[in-house]
Amino acid sequence: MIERTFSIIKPDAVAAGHAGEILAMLEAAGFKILGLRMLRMREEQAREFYAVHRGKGFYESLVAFMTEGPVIVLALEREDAIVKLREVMGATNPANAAEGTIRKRFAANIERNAIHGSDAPATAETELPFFFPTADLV
Ligand code: 3AN
Repeated sequence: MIERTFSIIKPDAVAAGHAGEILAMLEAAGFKILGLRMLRMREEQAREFYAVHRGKGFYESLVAFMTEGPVIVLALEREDAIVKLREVMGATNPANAAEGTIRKRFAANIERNAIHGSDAPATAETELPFFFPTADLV
């Protein structure tokens, strides 16, 4: 089934100049880029985006990281996009990420891990409109 999913090239990867290579890996994996924007997340935006992690030990640090510099938000489309994006990203902890994945290649650690991807259809449905008005997606 053709699906849409949401992704963020995180501040570590943008600052390191890896955005282009990550976009190339996504395109090579068959994703169509429907929407793309560079922005700096505001603190309250990051808090809301990661509200599911509120109360966890890494929450404050995660909010600080996600707001430390510009990110690139992406609306992506592909057959089985949600599962396939998670495959191309690799495991949350790059120590466990498979060879050839984005996190294996570019992530420094479990927090500074280069890329975000929606983890389920319901998540994609709430995350996409967080940054892309539906009408803007081509
Ligand atoms: P994923 O990004 O693989 O879906 P989540 O949703 O569990 O992983 O976590 C969201 C983000 O929170 C991760 N991308 C990472 O930046 C950070 N994170 C997750 N677990 C930890 C942890 N144990 N310590 C520090 N940061 C974490």
